[in-house]
Amino acid sequence: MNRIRIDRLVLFTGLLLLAGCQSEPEATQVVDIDGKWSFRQVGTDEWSPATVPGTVHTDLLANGKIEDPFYRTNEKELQWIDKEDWEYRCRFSVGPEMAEFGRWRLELPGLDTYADVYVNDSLVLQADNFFRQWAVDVEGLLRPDSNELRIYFHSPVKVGLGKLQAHGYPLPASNDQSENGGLGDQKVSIFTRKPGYHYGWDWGPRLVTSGIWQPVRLVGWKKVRLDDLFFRQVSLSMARADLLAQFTVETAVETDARLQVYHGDTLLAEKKVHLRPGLTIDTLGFQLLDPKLWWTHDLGEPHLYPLRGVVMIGRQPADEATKEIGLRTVHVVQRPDPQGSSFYVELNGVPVYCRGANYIPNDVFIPRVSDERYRETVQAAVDANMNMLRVWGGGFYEKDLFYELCDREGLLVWQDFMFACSMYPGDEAFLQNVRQEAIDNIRRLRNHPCIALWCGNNENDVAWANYAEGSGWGWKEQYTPEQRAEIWADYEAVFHRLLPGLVREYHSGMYYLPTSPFAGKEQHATYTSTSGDMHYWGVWQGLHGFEGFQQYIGRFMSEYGFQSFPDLETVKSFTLPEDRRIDSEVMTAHQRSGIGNERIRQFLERYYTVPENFEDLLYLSQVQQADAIKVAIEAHRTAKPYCMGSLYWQLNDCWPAASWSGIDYRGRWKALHYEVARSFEPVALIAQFADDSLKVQAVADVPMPDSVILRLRIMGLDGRVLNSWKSNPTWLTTTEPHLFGHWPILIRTRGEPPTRVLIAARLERMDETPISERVVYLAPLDQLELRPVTINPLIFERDGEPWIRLEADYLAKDLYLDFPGVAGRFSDNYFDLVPGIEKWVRFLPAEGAAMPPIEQLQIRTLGDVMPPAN
Ligand code: BMA
Repeated sequence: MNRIRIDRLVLFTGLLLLAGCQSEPEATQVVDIDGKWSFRQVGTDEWSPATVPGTVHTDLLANGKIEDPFYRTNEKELQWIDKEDWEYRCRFSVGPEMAEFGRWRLELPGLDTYADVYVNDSLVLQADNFFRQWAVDVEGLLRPDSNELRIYFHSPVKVGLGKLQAHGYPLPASNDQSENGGLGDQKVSIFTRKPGYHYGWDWGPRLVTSGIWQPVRLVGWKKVRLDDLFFRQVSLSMARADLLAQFTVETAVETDARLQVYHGDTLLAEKKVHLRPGLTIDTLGFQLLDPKLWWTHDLGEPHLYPLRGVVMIGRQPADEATKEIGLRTVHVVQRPDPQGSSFYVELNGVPVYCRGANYIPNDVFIPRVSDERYRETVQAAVDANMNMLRVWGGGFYEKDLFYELCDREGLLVWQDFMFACSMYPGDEAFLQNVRQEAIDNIRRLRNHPCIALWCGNNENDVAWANYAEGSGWGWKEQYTPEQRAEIWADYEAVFHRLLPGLVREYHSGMYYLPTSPFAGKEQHATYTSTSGDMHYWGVWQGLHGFEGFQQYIGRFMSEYGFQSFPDLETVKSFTLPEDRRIDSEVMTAHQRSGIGNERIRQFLERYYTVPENFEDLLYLSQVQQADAIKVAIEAHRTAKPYCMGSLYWQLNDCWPAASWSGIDYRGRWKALHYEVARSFEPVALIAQFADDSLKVQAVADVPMPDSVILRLRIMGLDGRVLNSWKSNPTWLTTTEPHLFGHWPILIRTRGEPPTRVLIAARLERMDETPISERVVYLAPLDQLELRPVTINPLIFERDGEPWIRLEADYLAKDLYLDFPGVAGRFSDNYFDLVPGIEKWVRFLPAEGAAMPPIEQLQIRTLGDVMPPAN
């Protein structure tokens, strides 16, 4: 059944009352085509119910035609789907008002991917790009009562194979799992403008979808349609913001009109225009006095102004749109300095230390990511004290909701264009397609204050390494000189000419980085670089120890990472009990990094132990990952202002698997995400023990108006206080870390061996409230005298909420709390519980769940898993 959305009509009525007008609104009419869809495999006669937005895979699943693609090794059996063509259809009616509106535009902002669109059997559109905002005029083809929309999806793999053949030689695409798709070494992902990770990645399966991934709607209009509204900030001072409202208007008949800008009910500006048929772009200047700026959530308030642009014809509003904008200046500052050249984000004139992660799509099947999941993801980033996410180039330009949430919550977005770890063709049709895709997405995203920079691609340049013969991933060596020249010319055409030109044209003033990492043209250092951003994979790929993170630090660390396994509950969701071994076929199928399991094991052997027990191994892999990333973050933060950003790989997952993520597919926080929340505290204590001495520093990314003190307690693992010390009041600045001291601590341990000693360090306000707390050990982890610890958690009510009180009489290291089978997270988890110091935590159940009885709480510590040192 079709639904006519009335919210828009209601809005217009409101506007008319405001304008003091009594007549019927001119307006537009929106008809959502969200009725009964059905789909079929082309060549068969059986139509089955379908969900739009959706994918062929999820529709087959809902109809019981396939098994869950994520379960066990089902993915393997489903590779036929992407080699077939599929058809979707839906009947809809426009209603008796149809005749009132002379123009009807069919909007299809999400077609995946090679789609022929028919309205009442007339071909109206042939789409070939997942990322485009497709739309087509269909007046003349519609009937008031009953219409059919039919969309024919060509197999993306078959079309890709045709394009590969036409191209004449293959192109590199390291993560394209063509073998798993039954294509041998024929990599087709690069020829199709579709999320790269659908073809497989080193953390994801190969499930090449087709379908309608965004809602479809019809928009009826009469004389004028507001095609786009962009609020461009011209200048910003404490006293006022000067803005230009840029209206892009489509007009059916020559007419006089007025363009208006409102903030709430206040008319800010108005301009008379004379519109001729076709597209017109016109601007209207206005000011906002005493502007409230948009800040990241740590530095201030992410204030938003809802501004409305209206096109009036006579006394009637013809169309309108509202954009929530933020007033802010944002620059990437690359200024030569004695070490090289800076690379930092400056927000409203303030250098921002960017703390965050690389973000990938939350599912292989994009349409089934709920709005709630978007909210949780962005909230999880904020809760972990991040102020930036990088939307990485192997996924997709995210849905509006994602950017709205980042605007609202005060998170910056590093936005990649959708190209990753591959070389792409550069023929005219491809360039035109990319051009339109970039325009669509820049226009869609440019009103969002969260957008901090645009980046051309992920790692293509460093992988090809055109200017450094022995460098790169061994790609260029496989081509003839002519092919090499062609591939590089195609690269330059897209990333050094087309995309920067479009950013200049459509989002002027925004910084464009051609690729990440990028130390500058003709420089290809990934392990060290004194300019640009840097990806450091020496620990994971190169088997450097964790200390590699301290050694290889660039000006802005946009990638580095370490893998772990997901939580047992998540593993259970895709396994049978007999699969629960790391080397089982099923677990191996859910580990897409060729070196993944081996690396986890190698580092466990080096720093911890390799537990026999499966659950212990899952747990310890997470502890190890969190420890590794903590070392990295602390090294990056204490290198401030040389290094001004730390984005680890990767925030989240697109299916249940081993990966570099801190939050698994089921939304469960791994040890890493809890650790990141601590390591990314805006004001953080950083304490390290090395070479027999203790070094304590504090970093402040936000101004600290009052002085602070450091308190150290040297304790036995059994809680006996061996020594204690308090610093003088100290001021912290945001410009660089404060060094409290570098002390040979062993002389203060009263003869207790280092294997039995900890140091509890605490940064406090003058009134003794804690700001940041750390525990430091004097011996390597595998030599610490850990042991199983008994903890009796108690429940207390505080402000009407149940809190769990934990106390131990011996060190409980990496204490993991779990209510098995219950969705939710704890306010803190995977922490070190120091004997004699109480810890209060809350369980935060997922929506719809409640906190189970305390008897169900399970606790695991490192002492349960690591055998006591002998
Ligand atoms: C980075 C990313 C991804 C990849 C990850 C882990 O370089 O850009 O392509 O998944 O490494 O290998």
